[in-house]
Amino acid sequence: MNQPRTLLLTGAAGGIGTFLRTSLPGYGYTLRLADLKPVEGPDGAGSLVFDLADADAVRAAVRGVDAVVHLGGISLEDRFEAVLEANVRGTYHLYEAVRTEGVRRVVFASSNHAVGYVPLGGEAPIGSAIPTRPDTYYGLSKAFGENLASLYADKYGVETVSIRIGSCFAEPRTVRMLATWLSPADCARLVHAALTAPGVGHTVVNGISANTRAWWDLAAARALGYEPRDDAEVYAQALLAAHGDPGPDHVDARYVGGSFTLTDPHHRPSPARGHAPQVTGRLFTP
Ligand code: NAI
Ligand code: 15L
Repeated sequence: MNQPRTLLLTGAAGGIGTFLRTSLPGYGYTLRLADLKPVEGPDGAGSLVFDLADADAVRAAVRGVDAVVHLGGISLEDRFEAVLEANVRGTYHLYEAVRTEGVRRVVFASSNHAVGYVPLGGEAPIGSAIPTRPDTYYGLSKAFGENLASLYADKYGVETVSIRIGSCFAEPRTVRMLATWLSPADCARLVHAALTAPGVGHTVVNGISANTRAWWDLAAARALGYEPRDDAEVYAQALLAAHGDPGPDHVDARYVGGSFTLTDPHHRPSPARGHAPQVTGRLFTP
């Protein structure tokens, strides 16, 4: 595919949105930024502020762009109704907008939590051609988004790369993230590959850096042209000194989704199933 020139970036005020709106212009893209809240900073002037629940606003936002990088939505576990509105209905509005406006390519921010109950500890690295096995309503919404992308590729020719992102932060924050980290620079490399690879139809890829401790296979992402350059291992000594080695019985060593498998939005965090999670960030939307 010819490189798209103009991109709509939903979720532009969020963590990954902030990384990408800094890095993607360096790849030659012109960005249209959108979020539920105003985008801070000098590049935020002129950004679009709307709720993905507003189908007309979503359609106006995609009009005239070449491709969409869809990051917007709830990024942690939440009540079913909240996830339904932002992630299920919101992503449906996005796909209806790209269909009706003739946009050809979407990069969808899926998550490791779409496959969060897949057990770890097998001999072979885990590829991206596995059935979804969500660990939360949040992960379920990502599985829905992947299936929606599949439907729109087959029925309408809207192409999507769904990236099952591991943990994309400036630095890995936990021992688990020594396996799941996607550095901001590698995130930009992967999104660029996903925007420019020819004939993707609907392709699901795992999204991590070249981590020494990875249990995810990157073959599908590499087939798009992604060449990761970072490795979380440079943070290993400091993280292990700070947190200790959680060991093989810890939930982070048992399931792809780690401690998300222990959350219960009906009762809030619920470590009652055997192992106290190593939680250093929020698991719930406040
Ligand atoms: P974030 O929570 O920092 O950013 C999400 C953005 O979406 C926020 O700025 C928020 O205001 C916006 N948003 C929420 N509901 C909205 C709505 N109804 N309408 C319009 N905008 C709305 O999340 P982050 O970390 O930047 O993640 C971006 C995307 O990548 C999310 O879809 C998340 O699920 C996905 N992801 C992130 C991972 C990570 O490690 N950061 C890992 C796996 C997936
Ligand atoms: C996600 O899907 C979340 O959006 C992010 O905040 C992290 O929790 C990440 O997964 C992870 O599993 O580390």
